[in-house]
Amino acid sequence: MPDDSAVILAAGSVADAALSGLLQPQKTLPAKLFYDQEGCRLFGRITELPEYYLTRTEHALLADVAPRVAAMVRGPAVLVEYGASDETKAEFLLGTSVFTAYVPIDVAVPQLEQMRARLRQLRPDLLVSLVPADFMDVVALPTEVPSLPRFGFFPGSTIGNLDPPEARHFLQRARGALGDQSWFLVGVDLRKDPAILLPAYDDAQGVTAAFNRNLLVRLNRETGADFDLSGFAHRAEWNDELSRIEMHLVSLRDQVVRVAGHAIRFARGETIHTENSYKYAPERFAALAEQAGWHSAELWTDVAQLFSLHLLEPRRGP
Ligand code: AVJ
Repeated sequence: MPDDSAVILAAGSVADAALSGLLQPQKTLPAKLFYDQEGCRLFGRITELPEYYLTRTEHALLADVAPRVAAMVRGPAVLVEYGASDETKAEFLLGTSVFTAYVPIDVAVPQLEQMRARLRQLRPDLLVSLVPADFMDVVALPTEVPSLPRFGFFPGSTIGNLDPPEARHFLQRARGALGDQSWFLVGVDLRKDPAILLPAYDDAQGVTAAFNRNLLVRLNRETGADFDLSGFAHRAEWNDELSRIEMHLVSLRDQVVRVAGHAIRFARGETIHTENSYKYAPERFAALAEQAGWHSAELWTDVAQLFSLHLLEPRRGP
């Protein structure tokens, strides 16, 4: 793997990605731009907020479910994690010892290397094979991965960032990469009362607002854009028809911003759509998985019905 693979997104590609979104009639910015160093730090703080129930609920579920998963898998098997910036969640599964190899997939190469170093201390017997790639792009696993059954893992409701056709496409790809002898454990946030959802994306301390606005800080720094931070506010909305939380940055006045040589005009009240976070009723997600070649074999939720873990198996027959 070349040393310069540590570059997550080249400066040019940040500017290109930003510009193509900002030139649309509904201005958008891609959600993956959130995760620069400060964005990762702010997201870490989000996961600890009282309003952000997702991470702690999923952890409790994983602690519960890991021994049951291990009993089903029996092992030896390979744990393949999609979008793995740390091993906190994988550790619930790795603790069961049915997994003899771990394949974390992520664009953040320094984080992958740190994970490998920590795991070498903790589980010296574990074969760790890093895949420095966008999880959306992975069509096959490296040949060095042992030919054992594959257990895919996609926690965090990251799948909620994709719109349903993209999510279906991703699940289809993963089905191909993981093969016929596989499982796929997917963390999916549940559709629920907006009175619970909205504060999770608009917390009292303003951490989510800072996370959203950090996109503009990043564009100013990395592309020389001139966003005036006082001119944009964070907004979270529940879109009931599409069953998703939307995050926007609202322009507080008529203004013009320069981005990569273009003058981008904002009317007062106009927004940049920065993220979707889809929420799925269990049967909705199961139907999507079916269309992608999987069958939802087990479903685990917490008692408050906040979060779900779907265990998928390859769909057999027609
Ligand atoms: C990391 C995509 C799961 O959608 O809940 C948190 C990102 N955005 N607060 C989510 C996020 C605002 C998060 N995911």
